[in-house]
Amino acid sequence: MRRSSFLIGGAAASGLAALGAGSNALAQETITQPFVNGSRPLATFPQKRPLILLTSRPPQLETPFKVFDEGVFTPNDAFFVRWHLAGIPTSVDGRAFRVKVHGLVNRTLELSVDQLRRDFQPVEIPAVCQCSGNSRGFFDPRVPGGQWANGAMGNARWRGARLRDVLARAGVKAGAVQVRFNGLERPVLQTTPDFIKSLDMDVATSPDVLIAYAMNDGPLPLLNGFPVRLVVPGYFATYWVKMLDDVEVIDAVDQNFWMKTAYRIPAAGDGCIKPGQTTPTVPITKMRVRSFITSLADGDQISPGSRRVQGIAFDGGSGIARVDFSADGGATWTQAALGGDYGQYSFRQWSSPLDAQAGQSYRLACRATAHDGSVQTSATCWTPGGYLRNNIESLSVHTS
Ligand SMILES: Nc1nc2c(c(=O)[nH]1)N[C@H]1C(S)=C(S)[C@@H](COP(=O)(O)O)O[C@H]1N2
Ligand SMILES: [Mo]
Repeated sequence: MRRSSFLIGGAAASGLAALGAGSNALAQETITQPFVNGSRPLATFPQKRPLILLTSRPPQLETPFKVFDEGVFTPNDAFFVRWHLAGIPTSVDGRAFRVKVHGLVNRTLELSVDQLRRDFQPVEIPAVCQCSGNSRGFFDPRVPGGQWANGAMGNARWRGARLRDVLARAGVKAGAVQVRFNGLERPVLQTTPDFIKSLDMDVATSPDVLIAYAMNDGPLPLLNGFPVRLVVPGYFATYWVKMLDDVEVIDAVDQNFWMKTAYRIPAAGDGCIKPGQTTPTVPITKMRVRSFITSLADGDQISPGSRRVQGIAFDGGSGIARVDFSADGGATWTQAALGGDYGQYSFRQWSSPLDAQAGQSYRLACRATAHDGSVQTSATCWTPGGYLRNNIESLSVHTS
């Protein structure tokens, strides 16, 4: 490991003893995701309630979908977890931690978390963090990678300093092309490329990109990047580098593995291709409009009568304009009521009445339209990486 970390007492440190030599995460229960090989244990990791275990080294933990019905924000202890490399510090000293800002700048900075809090205007942005591979398990034909159902996403209020304010303090020199981000963790094998991501200068300096030190008013859980992470609202989570300790301004388009080879989508059209087709690719960027029912699950038995069906919707940052709801598999639609507006990057809750008669089955579906005009359709998107799923989702419920 490049630098040592020390466990100190108090709120400034976050420890994760269980990630050391073999996790002591307890498998308590098993759930079955709705695809082949979908059986998963629930496991309890430090600072987390039981989550759906994909892999333990590195940790990949999915949020049980019913959590999204608890409220518009995803609690920190239920927020999904995804790491690429197993060499994650098991504790980080938040007081000794520094973010280095260097490269094509006039002044190299070494900022403590206290300096990030004190010396820069604090900004809070509610935003969805969604893994590029969220819902990958539903791809047909299947593709390699973490076999997530729909719970590799979460919505939180992120508070931090604007990256552009930090870059302005360092003074970006002429010739800057991208900003490159690295976190504390390291690969276990020397041949594995370190996890590094880069953003074009115009994206990196947009006002909503943060170096976040708080999540839903609390410290970030260690597994979600304590003490600071990059937050890139509207963009897929691959750019939201956790335990961010290195920010480098570079003079060319980054050629590292995680930019040049991984996390890319077909360049042509909408990025979706036929299985087996090969095309030139570009880095994945913004999320696509999606919506889900959260108050009911596929196969639920419900009692006859009236109720409101509730769900969530989000997109890549234009905001949700409307959600339509169908109780007949998409034959007819009615406009749903939208819940509180927490900004264009947040989950938007919606609800719609369902009058269920006895002895019936209902195919429920929701369809979101974003302010940029994009709307979900029934067409499924296939990509070799298992990215970009955003078709209309549906589920069946039955009355007794
Ligand atoms: N340092 C670091 N940051 C990272 C990653 C990583 O492997 N290392 N993975 C990225 C990816 S692909 C995802 S989906 C999100 C997951 O964020 P979470 O674990 O807080 O849910 O972190 C991103 N940031
Ligand atoms: Mo991801």
